[in-house]
Amino acid sequence: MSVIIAVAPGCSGNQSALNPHGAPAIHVEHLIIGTVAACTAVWILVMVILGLALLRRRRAAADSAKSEARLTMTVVAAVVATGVIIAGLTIASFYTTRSIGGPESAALTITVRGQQWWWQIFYASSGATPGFQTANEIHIPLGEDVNIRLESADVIHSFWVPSLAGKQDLVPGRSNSLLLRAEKPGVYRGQCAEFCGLQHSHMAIVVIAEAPVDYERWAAAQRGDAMVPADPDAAAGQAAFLAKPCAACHTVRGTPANGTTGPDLTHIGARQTIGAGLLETTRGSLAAWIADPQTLKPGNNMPMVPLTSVELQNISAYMESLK
Ligand code: HEC
Ligand SMILES: [Cu+2]
Repeated sequence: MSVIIAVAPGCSGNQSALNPHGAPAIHVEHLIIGTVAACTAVWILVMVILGLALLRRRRAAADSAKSEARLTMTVVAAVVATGVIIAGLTIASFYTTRSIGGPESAALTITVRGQQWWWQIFYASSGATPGFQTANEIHIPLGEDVNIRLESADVIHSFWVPSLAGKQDLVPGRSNSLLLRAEKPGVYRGQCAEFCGLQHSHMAIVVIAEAPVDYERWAAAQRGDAMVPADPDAAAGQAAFLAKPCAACHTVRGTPANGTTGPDLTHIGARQTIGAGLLETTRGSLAAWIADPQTLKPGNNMPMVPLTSVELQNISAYMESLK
């Protein structure tokens, strides 16, 4: 695929089905190459035959019975070849679909629940290890099959992280599954791939593939409750957060805030982005978002909550401290 990436640089990068870094995405790439190659070969063949037919002079008074027989042979051969090609592509597509589905036996199962317009993420408990909730950012250990279960809270969304997996819909009232697997460490971007309303284009997801030890360290930190703010501004921010409507929509584990309308904010300061890939997480972008979410992401389900500038500063400091 390096040829395609060389002539079409838009096909490279961390969000490309032509730049795969995990087994399921590689299966999909093979299917793409196979299908394009078969169709290209057929097209070239048809063009060559057409060219010959145009250039060749008509043979004078050929034996009509003989040419009739040749014509029948040609048509039969073309029909058989068409059947073989279509059957071959169908079989290839069937096996690819089978190989990109979520494995029930996977050690790690992550449920991704689509919401207008963000991703709610649940890591399942395993044995005595409790699960936890996060949003918009998935961490996975390298070289391991991960079963992604896909659900929706409202409308149909579609989970697509082209460099690491196939594409699958999140349908209200049912649970689909997909295999996610990374062979190379990195930060991969995904995007909701089914139009789901006003902010569909601002519904990105980040997958961070890292060495198993790093993954375990991250997961252990995520399982824990939110840090108690040490800094006086952040402590004042926590008090304001709990007193304002924020706590009715957001959960911060370890505090009375247990709302479920918006993303879990227990470790928001440790996530790379806010607003489902909208902005990089910094104190400034947190303040901008909290001050006026409707200008940054019009129509999203977080209202503007009136705050004094001191409250805004303190709440932003608090959010940033939630590593
Ligand atoms: C009516 C419910 C509601 C209220 C009240 C609310 N939020 Fe939100 N909040 C949301 C929703 C929904 C989102 C997700 C928006 C999106 O990305 O589409 C969100 C997103 C966020 C995010 C970004 C999270 C992420 O992972 O991307 C932060 C930070 C945040 N809210 C902080 C606050 C603070 C601070 C307050 C109080 C001043 C507050 N919210 C009040 C519903 C609410
Ligand atoms: Cu969507």
